Amino acid sequence: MADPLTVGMLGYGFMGRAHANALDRLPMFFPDAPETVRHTLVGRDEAALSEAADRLGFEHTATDWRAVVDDVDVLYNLAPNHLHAEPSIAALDAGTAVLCEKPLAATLADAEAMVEAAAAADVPAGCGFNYRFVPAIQYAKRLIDRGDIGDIRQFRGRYLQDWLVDPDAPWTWRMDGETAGSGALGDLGAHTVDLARFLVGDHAGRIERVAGHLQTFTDQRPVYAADGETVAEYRPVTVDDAYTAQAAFESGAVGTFEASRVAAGHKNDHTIEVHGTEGSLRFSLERLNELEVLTGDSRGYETVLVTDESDPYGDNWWPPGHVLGWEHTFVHENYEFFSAVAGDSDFAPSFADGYAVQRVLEAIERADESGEWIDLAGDDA
Ligand code: SOE
Repeated sequence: MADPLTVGMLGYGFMGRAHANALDRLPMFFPDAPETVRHTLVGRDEAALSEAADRLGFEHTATDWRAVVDDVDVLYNLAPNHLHAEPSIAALDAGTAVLCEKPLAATLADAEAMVEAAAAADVPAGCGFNYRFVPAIQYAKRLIDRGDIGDIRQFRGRYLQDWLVDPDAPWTWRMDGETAGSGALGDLGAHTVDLARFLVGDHAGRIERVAGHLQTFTDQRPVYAADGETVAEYRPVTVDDAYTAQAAFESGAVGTFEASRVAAGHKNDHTIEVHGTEGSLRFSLERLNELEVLTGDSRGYETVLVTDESDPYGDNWWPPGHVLGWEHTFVHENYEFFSAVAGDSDFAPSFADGYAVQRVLEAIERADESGEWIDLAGDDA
């Protein structure tokens, strides 16, 4: 029996819980998954760190990631986006596999350095595009690959949230261009562009050109004092609250992407639609156990419940029809990632996928600045 894979985790917020929960589920539901040991949790605030380590099941804590990267087999990088590059590169240089949250980096230059480090390393470097692991998305990909909807003509993806509708919603690092890179574009649009590449990239080809528009509606937000009510200060918002973009694929297919953090009434509404010469597909994250499918002579969409034998992970969970949720995407992602680490095989989505997405996001920003379409040179977007 191989030794358990030791895991270090940088960051312990929302994503820390999602991944730690996945590690908990693996031995119970995916018995062939490699064994893991939660070795060290890394963060800056010692008191919060120790509480989080107890809750998330880590044996040790550290306040400097440098002490950890070559001490574990796998590093999760769940830090704010501007901290994705340095620790991930150091880990890869030390032969430690990395699973880094999306977007791959806050800047294209960082993303480029990361993809170079990943290419030079002989361990997997994964980017956390967890929505690839929704069973309905994988089902959609199989239908597209099988040609069920014909040649791809159009991809439409919109990702709507509303947590910034309120101008008094507190400032966080996600609103700062230095730490986040961009706003709705990088945080939400990264998922949409990744799904466009994943679902239709093999058929429609690369994204060759983009146009884009970014908008900030509230340009400063409060930082609250410890009482949670008194405003201690206001900090500037230097990222977009919403973006829209158009894309031209190599094949001539067209794409539209949009995301918002100010779409009142929409909590986590990622909708994908794909139209081909023979049919269409429609997916909504708010109904993630379903895929709407229109093929052949049918005059309307048929709703397919994908928690059946078509689900690649179906046998691991419940009997058909016993639905899955958002957290299961992380279980599937971690299953594939740790299997790749243990088996010395490739993992996708990789840093190369994260970089290709980053190129599109950066081009959308340049398109907004210039007011013109931007050509994506090279062959990997
Ligand atoms: C932001 O609101 C967020 O948590 C993203 O960071 C995640 O990637 C997305 O899955 C849900 O929304």
